[in-house]
Amino acid sequence: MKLKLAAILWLFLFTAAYALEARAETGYDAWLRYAPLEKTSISKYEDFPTNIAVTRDSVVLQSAQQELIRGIQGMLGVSLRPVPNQSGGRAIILGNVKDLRDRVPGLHPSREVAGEGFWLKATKLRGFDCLVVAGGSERGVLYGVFALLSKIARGENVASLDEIWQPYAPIRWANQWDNLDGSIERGYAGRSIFFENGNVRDDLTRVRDYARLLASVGINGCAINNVNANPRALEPDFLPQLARVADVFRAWGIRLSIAVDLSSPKLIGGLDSFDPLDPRVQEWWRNKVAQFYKQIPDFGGFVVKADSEGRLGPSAYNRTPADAANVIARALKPHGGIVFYRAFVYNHHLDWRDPKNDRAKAAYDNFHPLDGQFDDNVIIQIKHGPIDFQAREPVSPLFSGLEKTNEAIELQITQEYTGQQRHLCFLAPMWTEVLDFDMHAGRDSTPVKDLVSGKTFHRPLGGFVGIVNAGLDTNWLAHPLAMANLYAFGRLAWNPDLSPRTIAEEWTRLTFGNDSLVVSTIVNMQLSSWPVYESYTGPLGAQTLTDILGSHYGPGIESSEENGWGQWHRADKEGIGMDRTVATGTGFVGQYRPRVAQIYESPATTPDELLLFFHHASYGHVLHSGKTVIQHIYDSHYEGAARVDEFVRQWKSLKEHIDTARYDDVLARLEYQASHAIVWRDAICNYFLRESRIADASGRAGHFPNRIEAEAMQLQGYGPVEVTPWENASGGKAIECQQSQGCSASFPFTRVAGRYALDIVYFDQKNGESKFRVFVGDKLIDHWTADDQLPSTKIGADSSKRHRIDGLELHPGEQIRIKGIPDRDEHAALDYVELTPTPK
Ligand code: GCV
Repeated sequence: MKLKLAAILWLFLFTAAYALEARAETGYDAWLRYAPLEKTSISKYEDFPTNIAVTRDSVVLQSAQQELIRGIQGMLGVSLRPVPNQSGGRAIILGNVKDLRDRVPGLHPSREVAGEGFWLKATKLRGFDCLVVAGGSERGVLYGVFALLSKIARGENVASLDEIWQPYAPIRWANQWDNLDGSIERGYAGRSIFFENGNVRDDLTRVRDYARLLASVGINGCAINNVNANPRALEPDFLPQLARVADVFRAWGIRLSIAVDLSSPKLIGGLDSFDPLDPRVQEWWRNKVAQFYKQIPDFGGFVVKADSEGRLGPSAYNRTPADAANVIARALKPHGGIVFYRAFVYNHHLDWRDPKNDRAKAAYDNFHPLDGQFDDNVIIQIKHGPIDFQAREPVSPLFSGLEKTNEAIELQITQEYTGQQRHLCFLAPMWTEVLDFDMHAGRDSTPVKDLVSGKTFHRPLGGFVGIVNAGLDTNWLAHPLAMANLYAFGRLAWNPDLSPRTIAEEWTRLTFGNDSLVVSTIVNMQLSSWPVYESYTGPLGAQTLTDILGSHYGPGIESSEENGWGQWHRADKEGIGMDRTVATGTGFVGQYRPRVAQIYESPATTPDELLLFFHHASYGHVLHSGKTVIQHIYDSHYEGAARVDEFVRQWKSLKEHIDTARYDDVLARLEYQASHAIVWRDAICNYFLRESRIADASGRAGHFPNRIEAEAMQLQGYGPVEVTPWENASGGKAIECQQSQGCSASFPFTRVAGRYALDIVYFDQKNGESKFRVFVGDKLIDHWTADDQLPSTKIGADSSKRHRIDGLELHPGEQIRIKGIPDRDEHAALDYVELTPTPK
């Protein structure tokens, strides 16, 4: 009765709180907000337990208990009272299955709860309604607690719970590419939460909260430094610093690991060699590892990137990756540590003139012959595709190329080639496609998820590694909607059978609440965001057509060609795509098992979305869709850019339903994405229009009736400049101002009187903060500062930005003038303006 009264009072307070929008949402709590439940849900928990009991004391169980107290307080307003575990009353009881079985007779799960699995059971104990969270281990209990809290946050009924969950694979790891100086390679959300100025940070609060987030989705290990490893990470004075991180991780069941430079015995060890077969080198690793375990008894092990992108490796001594991995693995073995040896081994000085050369073949060529030679505590960490996290790639053939070797799939949460957390791109649909892909490596189906988790070939270890690169930005990943990727990674590593829709819905409810409009809108946006991103950046498996020599962000179509990096698409005047067939191409297709190879060997059976990965097709080639390749390129880019505009409209429908801070933040990002999608669209369409000399059947490519080029305006002080590559600016040109007092570009309005949206496309480099002012006649109508931190110090597609002035009343003869005032190395550059009539 008491609780019912409390619940009514709570309900009242919640309603009031909601009306005032009392919660300040920064995104810091991510999906662990524990916001007060909506009034439609709270009544389900009227009889919720008020006590909490834990079967034993340990740091992990303490985390579990505190999390439950915090979550229930936040969502239901009930303060759970810690009680000894035999004390009776309505309680939540936490413990591992064995302890609980001893203490609570008659409590038997319907099947085994092992390892990191858990059992959630609503039951009567000594006549009281209780909830039991039983784990196969302490980690299992912690995961069970997070699962229970997630159910409550999503308004699920827990009164008759009886669920057992087991993780799909033992390895569910995060990798960070943090440098010891505090920067992060391919990090898009601020500086490192781990390091600053060559040391581990003093304040590890963010590390603790990050570990909590990781644990909440079942991640159980984290390598914290860049795989392009600084050998200092192995120096004796650094070890106590790492031990501090391990202490913080431990409370959340996260094992610490670090990436190491294979040449460390020579670089910092005083030896003249790092040859893995040299006994002195073996001894060095043994001693190093022993020092680690003295200070970090649950240390996870090492990640190795060797013979890759300039990193030294065993090839320096004519040794194999197996030789290298095993020397470290043998040192780690007695302590229970693991080596993650990355399969990302390739020659980045390939001769592009040789049509038989193919970077895609490297991982399989290097590792397949070594199958069976790796020790049992070595895991080969394989990127999901044969190249490098492109917008679309086929699955790496190496997954079915190892039968007697542990493997893990490497997925990239940090959106290196998928919009860098400035574009919305929810990757779960891509990842499930990869994980469900049948590699035909046995008599029955052998999807990638079964190969990597060790199920297919009965391997002792295996699973999932996600490159996260969370940073010091308050909301961890910069774009509030990008956090869905971290959540999805954890959920898929735990259970790859979950659908992207289920995951997106869970995440949205936890992150934004259970308002049905919010949930359906965000879920739909998330689910279509990857195909939309792909449609304007990387057609038909040609890979992300980005600047691969620089930022990996905006378009850079030719940057991948005529160099040794091997991300070739081979576009020419006649067609585009790499011939990777066995019959006439590089032979890459032959690395797949025959039933898969058969699909990709012929354009007739290759799915459209991968056609250009496997075949060189003429622009006139007719796809399964019935379109020609060139028309598909035009259509998909125009449709993709229009779909991003649609995202903006969809998001705007949530204005009254989402807190202001997150609403405004996402809106600004989507509006930017809409403009950048046009930069992509125009670059790719104009480029292929010029190459193919085949017009767009819909007449769009190359025609911009609403556009006025900056270089065609009346210029005062501004001067025209060529942009390289030409397709990355409208008309291949822009204007720049070299006068510190500023320059002007003007044009007369010559259209019919009415309301217009005026889009001003300018360049916002990160090495200056130019100012812009817009006048109609003498009247100042808008102004802004170009102070974004886009990834470029030059004008071009990476720095292109749009400023929109909406609902502008214009009359023929009026003069529109843009004044730009440069700052430092940024010259207030302008590309073009566009005037679009807006409905009244
Ligand atoms: C950490 C790509 C990225 C590199 C990254 C590398 C890797 O090449 O661009 O930044 O290096 O992959 O995965 O090792």
